[in-house]
Amino acid sequence: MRTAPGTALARTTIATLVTVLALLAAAPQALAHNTLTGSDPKEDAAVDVAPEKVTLTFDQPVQPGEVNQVVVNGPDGGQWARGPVEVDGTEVSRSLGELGPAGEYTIGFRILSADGHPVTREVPFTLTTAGTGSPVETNPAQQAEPGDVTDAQEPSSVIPVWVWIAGAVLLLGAGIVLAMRLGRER
Ligand SMILES: [Cu+2]
Repeated sequence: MRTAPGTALARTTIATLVTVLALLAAAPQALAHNTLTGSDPKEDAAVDVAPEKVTLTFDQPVQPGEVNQVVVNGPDGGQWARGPVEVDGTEVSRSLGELGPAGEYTIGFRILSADGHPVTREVPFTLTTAGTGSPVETNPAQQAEPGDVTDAQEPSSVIPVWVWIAGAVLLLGAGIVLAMRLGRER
């Protein structure tokens, strides 16, 4: 059986394409989401007095912007965090007035990872001694949920970049294979 000189080239081309596509597909996973490495108050901690502000620390810088949210929901259904969310490198913080009833409070956050993806989590802590403060919001129906933010504010370039490259590589590969087939038929 005669082997056309173009067949080996076609095999090499296809093998190269498969390798390139596999590398491109693996690339997004290499950029991991931000992971919470610490907080004040600490997760599941029991405190008799809450700090003046809630601080969340991550393993990678947080992208600044309106998309970042931090709320503190109390045992009475109130929301206790106030003022703007501050982003300083790997730290995100928000002011906390004096807390009220003793019981379980939950820090809820939604932050924008270094890789462009939002990360949402809850960090509970317990206040052992009641304070004299009042919540910012008291209506449970308006209780802030960090997951309510839409994804529309995410940078749209995050996912498409490698998809465009993969598409271009595929088109180029298809063009090469087609050109070799046409060349052989003559
Ligand atoms: Cu991610």
